Amino acid sequence: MTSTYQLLVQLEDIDSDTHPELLIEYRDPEQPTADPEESTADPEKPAAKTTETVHAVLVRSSKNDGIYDIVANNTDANGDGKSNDDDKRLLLDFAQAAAHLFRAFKPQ
Ligand SMILES: [Ca+2]
Ligand SMILES: [Ca+2]
Repeated sequence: MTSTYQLLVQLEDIDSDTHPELLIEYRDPEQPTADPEESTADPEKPAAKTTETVHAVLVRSSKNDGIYDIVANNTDANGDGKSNDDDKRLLLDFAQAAAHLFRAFKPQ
């Protein structure tokens, strides 16, 4: 039974419009997958492992002003079996908090 879960949050300009989007990935460390680049680099070396992404959500800022207000794909973020405005609100709140942390932790 899995006891550890991971959320990976990336702030990245995915569509190359000079404004960053937030990519939120849910990962399951109990389902590692081999990294093909690492496994072919040295056949004597055990294959490096990456963690399987189970679900990913992209969040955007419609005005490119750092206010994240668009969830690009439907998802059930609160686990109630439905994808609706409650999930969107949860993801937008999370994305906004993450965006603040990225700004706060960014080296000056
Ligand atoms: Ca962008
Ligand atoms: Ca839901």
